[in-house]
Amino acid sequence: MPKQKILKFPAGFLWGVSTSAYQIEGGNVNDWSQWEKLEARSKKLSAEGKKPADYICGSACDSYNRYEEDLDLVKNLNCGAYRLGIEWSRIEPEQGQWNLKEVEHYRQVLQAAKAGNLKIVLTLWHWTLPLWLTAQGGWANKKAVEYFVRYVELIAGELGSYVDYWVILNEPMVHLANGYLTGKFPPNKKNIFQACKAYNNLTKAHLMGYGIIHKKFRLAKVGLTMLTNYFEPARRWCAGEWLIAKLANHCWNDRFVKKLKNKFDFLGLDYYFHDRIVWYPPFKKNLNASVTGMGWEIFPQGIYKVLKNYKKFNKPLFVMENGLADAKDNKRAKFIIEHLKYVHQAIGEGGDVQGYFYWSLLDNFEWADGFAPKFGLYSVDHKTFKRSARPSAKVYAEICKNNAVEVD
Ligand code: IFM
Repeated sequence: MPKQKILKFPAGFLWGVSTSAYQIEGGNVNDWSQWEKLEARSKKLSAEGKKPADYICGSACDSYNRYEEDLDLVKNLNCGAYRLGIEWSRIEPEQGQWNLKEVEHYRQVLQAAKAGNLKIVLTLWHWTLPLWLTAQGGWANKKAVEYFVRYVELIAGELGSYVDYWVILNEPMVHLANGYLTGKFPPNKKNIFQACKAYNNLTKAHLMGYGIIHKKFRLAKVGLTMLTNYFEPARRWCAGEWLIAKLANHCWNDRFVKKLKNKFDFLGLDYYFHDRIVWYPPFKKNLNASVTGMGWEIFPQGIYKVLKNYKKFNKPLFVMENGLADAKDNKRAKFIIEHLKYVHQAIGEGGDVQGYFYWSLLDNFEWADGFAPKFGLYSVDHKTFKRSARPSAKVYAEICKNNAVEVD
């Protein structure tokens, strides 16, 4: 029997799970739902041998109606916190017209979470936009900042008292890269000028949103999440590879955060990726000894590296997302344990890491990849919406209960 070691986490460490509104709620009408149904997209998917219906979010996990059941699942995991999102297009389906019934819906959800003694991490923007704003150019239009700020003000006023941690923007760099450079996500552009405009507007939206929330709640904890990637030179002695890795780290992980001029109270890191950088195209060559259902290399040490990298910002850090697509659930438990081992190491070396959130509670709608990737601790039958715990859910629940992880 290999020797087991128990790694204890600091008292008060926050254990949680993350979700986003669009990926689980169902019934949303926004830029994504519009794009998913385009004829050209369906044709492309069919030509690739895929079923277009599997790439339409539709009812998602029906969490809009089943939020109480979902909160029970979070509690069954012994989590002390739940990260969930608000869907802007529900709140403001027409420009300037608030749908107060939907505000009320979210109030019920947040009240139920509070009644369950859960700390709430609330995401205000997780990539989707109301159609009226999409028609005006989305984040590339400078007016988007003013519109977003109005929405933040409404949510802060109506729902702010329930929120423990605010995530104003989720992974802005992913929206910028996939929405404006590769064209893989709405608004499906390949336009560097628009990407730059959207970049600036997103930073302004964060800064103004930060001010508004703090004006209402002086002690609020307001931050954002960044999809952090650990870039390492394939050969340390190769100056070219070293330089590209440095530059990639600056552009992808650091620059947006630096633009926020210290106006954030914590940083949320979402960690999934590691890239071994080579100096020739396509500039990365991973070993891929073990990969997830998305084909992403499993590289637990990387979480330690990205946490170390963000230590320079001198703010509390939270792993707001970490997880994998694993339909058979034969890698998930080990994946979580291995990543936590490195989170623990970062804490041991003085990193102010205050929480870990697994992505995701449920098998949800994985954006352009549709329903095939299974990220959930709970599987979801997308016809009956029945949730079933995967074996790894038990492992994570033990970790959360003990505030500790057992490693080899
Ligand atoms: O599903 C996404 C989530 O919406 C944002 N972070 C990465 C996850 C996995 O791709």
